[in-house]
Amino acid sequence: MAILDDIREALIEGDLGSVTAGVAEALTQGAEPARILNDALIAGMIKVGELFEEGEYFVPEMLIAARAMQAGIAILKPKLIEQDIKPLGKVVVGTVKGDLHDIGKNLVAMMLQGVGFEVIDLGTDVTPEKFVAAVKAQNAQFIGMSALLTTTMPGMRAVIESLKQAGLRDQVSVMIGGAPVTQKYADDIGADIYAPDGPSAARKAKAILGL
Ligand code: B1M
Repeated sequence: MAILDDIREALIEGDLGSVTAGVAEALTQGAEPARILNDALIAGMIKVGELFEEGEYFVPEMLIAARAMQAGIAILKPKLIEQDIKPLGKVVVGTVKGDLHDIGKNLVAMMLQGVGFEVIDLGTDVTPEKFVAAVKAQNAQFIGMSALLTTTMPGMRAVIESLKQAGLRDQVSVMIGGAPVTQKYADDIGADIYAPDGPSAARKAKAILGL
C-alpha cells in the first residue's frame, strides 16, 4: 500500500504533520491498524535507529522522528485497543533515585515503544520501592533504569537488590544505561542488558525475547 510507504518515509524525515495525516488517510483507505503500526511506524523507527547507528542521524533527528511516531501511535491506539493487539512485552522505565536527567531515558522509552513494547514510564528520581511496585502491578517483563550521575548509579544496584528481596528478580530482565554507565558496571551489579543508546536498547530487549 503506497500510503504505508509514505508514512514510513515521513517518519524517517521526522515530518509529524505528514505522519498523522498519513495514518488518518490509511485508516480511511481501510488499512489494518496493526499493519499501519508494523509496516509504517515501527518499520520507519527501525530505519531511524539504523541511521543513528551508522552515524547518519544524531539525537535531535531521532527525537523528532520519535515524536512523529508517538503522534501516529496516538491516532492508532484506540483502534489497536479495540482489536486487542498485544505489545511485545511490558517495560517499566525510569531514572533512578536522586537523578533528574530524563532526555536520554525518554529517548530510550520512545525507541522501545517504537519497536512494539508497551512502556510504563515512572519518570525521574524513582526509588527502588517504586520500581518494584510497578513491576509487580504491571507484571512487567523488563525494567529499564537510566542514570546520568556517578553519584546516582548505585541506585541501580539498590533496585536489583530490592527486586531480589521481593522475589521478582527472575521475573524481569534488567536493562541499564546512561552516560556514565558501562558494560562492566552492568556485569558488576548483575544487570542483564547494558545499552549505550536507544536503538541498541530496543534491539537487545527484542533479542532477549528471541525476536
Ligand atoms: Co546534568 N550533568 N546535572 N543536567 N547534564 C551531566 C550528566 C554532567 C556530565 C555535566 C558535566 O558536568 N559535564 C554532570 C554529571 C557528572 C557526573 O556525575 N559524572 C551533570 C551534573 C553534575 C548535574 C548537576 C549535579 C549540576 C548541579 O546542579 N550542580 C545537576 C543534577 C540534578 C539531578 O539530577 N539531581 C544537573 C542538572 C541538569 C539539568 C536539570 C540542568 C539538565 C537535565 C535536564 C533533563 O534531563 N530534563 C542537565 C543536562 C541537560 C546535562 C547534560 C548537559 C546533557 C544530558 C543529556 O540530556 N544528554 C550532561 C552532560 C553531557 O552528557 N554531555 C549533564 C543527551 C541524552 C540524549 O544523552 O542522557 O546520555 P544521555 O542518554 C543516552 C545514553 O546515555 C543512553 O541512551 C541515550 C540516547 O542515546 N541511555 C540509556 C540513557 N539512559 C538509558 C537507559 C537505557 C539504555 C540506554 O536502558 C534503560
